[in-house]
Amino acid sequence: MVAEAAADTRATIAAAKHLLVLTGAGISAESGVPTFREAQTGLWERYDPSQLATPEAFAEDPELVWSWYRWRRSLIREVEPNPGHAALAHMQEAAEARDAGFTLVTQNVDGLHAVAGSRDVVEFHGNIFDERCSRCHRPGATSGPEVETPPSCESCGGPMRPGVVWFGERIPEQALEAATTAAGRCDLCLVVGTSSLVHPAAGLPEIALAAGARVIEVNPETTPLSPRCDRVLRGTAAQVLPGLV
Ligand code: BV8
Ligand code: ZN
Repeated sequence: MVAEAAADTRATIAAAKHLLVLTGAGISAESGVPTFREAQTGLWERYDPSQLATPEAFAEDPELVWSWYRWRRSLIREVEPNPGHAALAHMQEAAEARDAGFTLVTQNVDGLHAVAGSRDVVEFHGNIFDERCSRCHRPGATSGPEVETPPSCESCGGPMRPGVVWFGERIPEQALEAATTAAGRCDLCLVVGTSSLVHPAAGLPEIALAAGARVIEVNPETTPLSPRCDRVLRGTAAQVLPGLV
């Protein structure tokens, strides 16, 4: 990635009045969390995440889906945020120090942005460490020992489920509202580490474009969003983002 592109982008970010940052699994890749596009490792190799991350899969085989999330939680507990996460936390501080607006929307459920110091993160697809009853929706204790089968709800005895948004499920109202408002208001939208395939998250940069914002993509590969961007920084989050703050 050429140095002047970083310098230009740094200046563009420093001049933004309202910054929207949208992240996907790619920003956690350098922390060691496999992205959705990479083959699942080991036991999970034969499963396609979009088949497991569904209410149907949970209804059909709660133990299988529960243990997939248990496996992912155990992976995530072992990793640390990477310089890409840290750079976005600094970017938020710098924006707020100059009274600019800053909203971070993540599709990731790993909670790593908050661990890196980002505040008021909009978790568009929920958080893997949250859980709620699949029947009465009562939130559960997120600590709980990691057990093989879904624990039973203390109120109604129904099976607990991970507090994430599955395919075919709607985005939590508050997250959807915060993200779409930020997209409509921003003058700069930074899109990091997402294949831009899953909706409605992938629609957020389109809302920003329609509102006249500039869109910058950070991704080692081309995505369907790339041709719509003002600038594309072809590199990884941990390589590129620290040079932008
Ligand atoms: C909804 C939480 C409707 C769970 C996730 C047909 C059938 C069924 C549904 C649909 C359909 N067609 C469209 C839909 C809608 C569907 C959808 O968009 N499907 C896609 C596949 C076509 N969307 C939904 O179902 C959504 N809900 O539409 O509800 C509705 C409306 C009203 C009322 C009722 C219902 C809900 C979608 C949310 C699903 N949940 N996650 C969990 O995590 O287990 S999605 C999950 O996959 C992630 O959260 C993320 O959003 C997505 C993966 O995408 P990415 O994050 O981009 O990751 P990916 O691996 O794809 O790409 C990584 C990128 O990083 C790559 O570009 C790579 O180049 C880059 N990269 C790699 N390394 C690095 C890097 N970048 C930087 N640095 C690096 N080092
Ligand atoms: Zn219940």
